[in-house]
Amino acid sequence: MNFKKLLFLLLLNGLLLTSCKKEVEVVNETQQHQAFPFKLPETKPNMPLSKALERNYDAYMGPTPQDNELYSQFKYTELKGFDYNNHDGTISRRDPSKVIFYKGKYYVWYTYRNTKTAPLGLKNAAKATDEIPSADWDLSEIWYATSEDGFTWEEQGVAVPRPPKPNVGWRSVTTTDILEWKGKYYLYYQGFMEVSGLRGDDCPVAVSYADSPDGPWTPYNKIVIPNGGEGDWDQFSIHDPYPLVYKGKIYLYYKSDFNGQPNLIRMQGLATADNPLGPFTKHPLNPIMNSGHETTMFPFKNGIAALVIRDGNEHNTIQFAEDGVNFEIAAISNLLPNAGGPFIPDAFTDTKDGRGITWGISHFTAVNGWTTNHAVLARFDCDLSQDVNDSEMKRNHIYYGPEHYYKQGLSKTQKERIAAENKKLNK
Ligand code: AAL
Repeated sequence: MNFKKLLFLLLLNGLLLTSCKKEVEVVNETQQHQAFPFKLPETKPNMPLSKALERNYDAYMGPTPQDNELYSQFKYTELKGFDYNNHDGTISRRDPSKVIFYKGKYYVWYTYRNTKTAPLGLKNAAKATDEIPSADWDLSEIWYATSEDGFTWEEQGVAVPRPPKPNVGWRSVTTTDILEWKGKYYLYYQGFMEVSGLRGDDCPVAVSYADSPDGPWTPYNKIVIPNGGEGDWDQFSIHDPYPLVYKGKIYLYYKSDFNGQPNLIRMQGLATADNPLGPFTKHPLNPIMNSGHETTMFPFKNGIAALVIRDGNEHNTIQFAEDGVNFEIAAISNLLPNAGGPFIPDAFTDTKDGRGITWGISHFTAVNGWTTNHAVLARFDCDLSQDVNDSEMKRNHIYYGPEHYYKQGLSKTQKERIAAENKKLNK
């Protein structure tokens, strides 16, 4: 056998050995690589995981929505007991407070507008008068209602009227929320001192107090949560004041609109105090939520949970902060309540183990379109409670028929863009 042939055979042999070795390695590797199990592990398995599976165990309170205590669907019920003048836009009820239970009845407070016309719209703020509103919440008062079952309500009338000029809120008092602290009651609300929409939806927060949820309410007549300094994110608006008692203090969450038009941004801030009339200290990490609008918070386990809707990268999420400040996404859902005011039995007990929520009052805005713009209150139900296991609320999917999707149709501009793209292709 000549040298060349011998060399060829040796090389071939080497190649075969290497590929067999590789195959053996692959087989070993495959044998070593344990496939993810068919039965979903209840706790994070000790094996190499993708980022998504790491997150599935680290970011959520359960590996599926069904065992995630901070996941829920939301169901809605029309309320009985409120008249809206045949929905002609002259009466509006919106931005409800949290619900409290007192001497056998539920109580809720809300923005109440009753004007001779429907609102002109923020863009027409300059045409608003002392009788004609710019926004749906312009020229409003704080009213309240009571109920024995949370479905049928009896309107009780005004709690906080608009004070005389130049007191805070003389133009409109809106978007209130309730605090019970050491046996007294406090209503925080947006105090407008100009027509909403002239520059923007600009206002600070004021407060009134009473010995009973039925009042009489005494206005503090001072700004209790001031706007931020010039150039600060919350320099123009302090919206949606939302007090809870947490870690022995008053934790008042709020929203601000910033960045200006055309892309107004909304995020959430936090101010804390040892006294309901202040001084309130804004958290140094504000804004403490990167999304949300009319955001709903509630004590949950050792932290604070939030229903984050409408604005921001993380809208339509349910979030949780075990320190009440650093919020992270805990679940994703849809049809979350707008401006939800939940019934939270432990909202003011400084609980260390928040039990969660199962219902509350929310609103629907621009009912019947913008020419008769007004809002209505509604009831929402959910299972975000450690004490309830309502499997119907833990379903993943809500079926929407085709007509629901077709209602979200293309605009004229979008159709023109598509037609132009088609034309370009056919050249
Ligand atoms: C609501 C809330 C505040 C705003 C306006 C009325 O959604 O964010 O209250 O000022 O809209």
